[in-house]
Amino acid sequence: MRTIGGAVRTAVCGAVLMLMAVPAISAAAEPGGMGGMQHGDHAGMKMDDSGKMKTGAHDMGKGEKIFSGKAGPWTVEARLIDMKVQMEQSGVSAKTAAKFAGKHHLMLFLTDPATGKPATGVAGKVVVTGPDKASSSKVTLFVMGEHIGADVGLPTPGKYTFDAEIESPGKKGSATFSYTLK
Ligand SMILES: [Cu+2]
Repeated sequence: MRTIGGAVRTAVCGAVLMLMAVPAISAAAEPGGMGGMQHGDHAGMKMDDSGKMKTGAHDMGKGEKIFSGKAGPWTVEARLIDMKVQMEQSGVSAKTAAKFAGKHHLMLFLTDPATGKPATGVAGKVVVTGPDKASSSKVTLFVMGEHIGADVGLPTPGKYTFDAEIESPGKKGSATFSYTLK
């Protein structure tokens, strides 16, 4: 990961990082670049040692803040990145960026209120309920540098509710927040 150039480092999320690493390796053989690849899912991320995610690929300043509050013993800030916008800003072709339409990256930054430091050893799950209330999906949050996160699909405009359950050894917390996609 460290050998990949600056463009990759501008990617905010691990998913994008994983994604861009693949065509960088196979670019010579496949002039179409990113055309044939699948969106990096978290199965791929899971295989990767999470330690590799701590190479500065994550930019805490990015995305839209959608929640700030408490989750059990932690202070939590939730941010959401529109991956299509992110990809457009990273300079990929419009065609490639279009593949990310509707995909968002949810990031939860958990801190210990006593020290102000990022919480360690946390993991969690989020249930995302869509605007029609009938559809919901559960995603697993993985450690990605200083946040835990997951890619979530927000396919249609409307209000989405996120029910997050966070755990670390001996601690537990939950937070519920919502986001209205325009
Ligand atoms: Cu991430």
